[in-house]
Amino acid sequence: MIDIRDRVRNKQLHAKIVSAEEAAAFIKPNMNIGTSGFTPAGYPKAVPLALAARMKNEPFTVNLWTGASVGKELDGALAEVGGIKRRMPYQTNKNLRNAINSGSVEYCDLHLSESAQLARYGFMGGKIDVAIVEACAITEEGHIIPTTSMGNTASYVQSADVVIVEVNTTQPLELEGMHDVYVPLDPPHRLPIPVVKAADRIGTTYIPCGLDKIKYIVPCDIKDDVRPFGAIDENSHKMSEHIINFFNEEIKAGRLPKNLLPLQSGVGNVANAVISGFVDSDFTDLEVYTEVIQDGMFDLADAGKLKFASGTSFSPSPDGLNRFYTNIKEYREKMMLRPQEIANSPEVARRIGIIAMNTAIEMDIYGNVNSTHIMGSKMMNGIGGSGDFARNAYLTCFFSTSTAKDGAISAIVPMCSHIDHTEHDTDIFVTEIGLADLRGLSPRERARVIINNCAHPDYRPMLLDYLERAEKATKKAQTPHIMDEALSWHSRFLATGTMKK
Ligand code: 0RQ
Repeated sequence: MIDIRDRVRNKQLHAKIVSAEEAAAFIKPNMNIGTSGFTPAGYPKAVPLALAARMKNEPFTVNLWTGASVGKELDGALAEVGGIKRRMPYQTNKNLRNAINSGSVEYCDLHLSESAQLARYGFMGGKIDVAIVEACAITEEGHIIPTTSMGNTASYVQSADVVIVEVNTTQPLELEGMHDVYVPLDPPHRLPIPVVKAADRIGTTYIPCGLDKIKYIVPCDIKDDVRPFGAIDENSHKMSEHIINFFNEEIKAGRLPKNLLPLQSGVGNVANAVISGFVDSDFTDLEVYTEVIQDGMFDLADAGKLKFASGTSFSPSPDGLNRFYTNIKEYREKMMLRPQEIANSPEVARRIGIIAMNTAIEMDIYGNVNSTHIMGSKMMNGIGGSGDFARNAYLTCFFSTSTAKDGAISAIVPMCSHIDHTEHDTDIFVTEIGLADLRGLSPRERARVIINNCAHPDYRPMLLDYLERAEKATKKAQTPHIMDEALSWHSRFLATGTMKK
């Protein structure tokens, strides 16, 4: 067994160090398990792998609560053996997605800021039975030093009577001090969250736990299963250029300060590419108040353009993770992780005036956005934090290439097949074609700006034709639709493999 005694600073706790198999044997069918982890960062690995091995021989299911998506050793391994009954609040794993879309997993897709509170109140199917948490180290007092994510961990540890800690020796001890742990009180006792700037510290550097709650401590040396980003393509470059030009115009007009406002950017290739584009911009002293800190943020820090980045997880590519670990002493000065209740807090987002930049699956001509469902029915990942920010930001931007699946799908449609963010939440749409500024416009005005600025030329005439006929049919109603036709583009794709006529 790997020696973790130097990381378990209280000698009394050494007696609780056991194998992953021994700890996994504690898990009983139907338990509610809350784990650390937010994106493939900072999630437990050894105990879930041992649990999956056990489930293979004696099949049973558990309910899994995390911060967000987690790596293959947790969602992947448990989904593969059919070990998950209920899952919340977000996922990105292929096996799990298939299980969700074939009815074997009940998936509760939640605003990430709200998920810990819903769990604390018992709405997720009762009380948490056990928290399984990855740690860098355990303090003399039995408090937990988290690793590459904060997520919902502190709240799960607070609510659980039993905590299993995985001490991961691949996580550098320099992570200690990079966390700011603050679990808000529940209503009616909640106080204002005193974050005014991204760098403000309001809590502790450890997760309060104590010696008694810790049931088992398990050594682990498996690294975070981070994934590479795709090469930054031409379309992402164009989207990045459109938004940077727009920000420059806003600065000229006096609507944004020279260093912009605190930036939030979503996960994935497009979001990472957009942030990377800021490296070559004239913006300096940028503040970031976001969920995931990806490679683009390290690029900004290296280019001297980053004042401070606050997030809830480090979710870089494999190269990015190496870069982070190698230069952690420098990044420590400019980066901090908070619980997702604070990183994604709607109250903070509205007050500090965030610029929210997230990716959409599809957008409709009136400004609604679908972030989650393919063709109205199949879950892709989940709403994640996009709703926390979209509704509350100073400026809410959504990005998507104008088409998907080699042009067979238009990302701009007459009516979204599922709506996560309404026309009332969205300000700016960006595709590689251009940018639509929707602020202050009525639905019919919005439709023309979106179609003319963002739609792909192959679909633009079809969209304009729909809009004009819908206006005629409804005598220019507030939001003109032809009910029999509004979702016909999706039906056509499902029947013929393309939205084109
Ligand atoms: O499919 O993987 O089979 O090629 O969707 O699309 O273009 O690679 O974009 O990786 O940025 O993901 C919205 C899913 C975009 C993501 C979404 C297909 C496309 C491809 C992926 P393939 P891209 P991205 C904070 C913010 C919700 C949560 C969120 C997401 C695949 O950004 O999950 O915003 N967002 N969180 O081909 C059918 C369409 C399609 C389509 C794309 N219109 N119809 N398929 N695809 N558009 C972070 C957190 O919350 C943790």
